[in-house]
Amino acid sequence: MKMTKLAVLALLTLMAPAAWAETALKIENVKAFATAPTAMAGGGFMQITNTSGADDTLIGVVADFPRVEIHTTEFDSEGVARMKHLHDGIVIPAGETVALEPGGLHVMFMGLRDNPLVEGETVDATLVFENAGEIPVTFDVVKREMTHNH
Ligand SMILES: [Cu+2]
Repeated sequence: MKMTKLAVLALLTLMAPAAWAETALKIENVKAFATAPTAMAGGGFMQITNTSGADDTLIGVVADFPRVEIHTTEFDSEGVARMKHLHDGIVIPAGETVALEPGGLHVMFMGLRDNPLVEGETVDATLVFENAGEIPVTFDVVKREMTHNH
């Protein structure tokens, strides 16, 4: 798991000169759900709008947790939701908005033990895009929304 973070950091270094493109992406509704004290992972959500004329890809998220991954949610033949690590990231097509939302794509903050996400607090993170480079964001930690399976 260390490799993943190192790889992302290496990419950050390589991409620093591309920061000029940051205005091409609009990042909105950046929030994360508060977690129970015993939870090992928490979800982060947002909408990303690509206002440029070229596709971009969210290839990584860096934050102060042991591991941060990009996940999607898939349902198996029995309708059970499973999260899947998207190693290639999320493509944000030119001119389109991609939503990271509960039950779908999300950022997974992992290894939370003794460091839960607390409602009212914030989580600073850096989104890493293939073309736009690094974009700093702040996740507002909010109460977990009601889900159908509680
Ligand atoms: Cu997940």
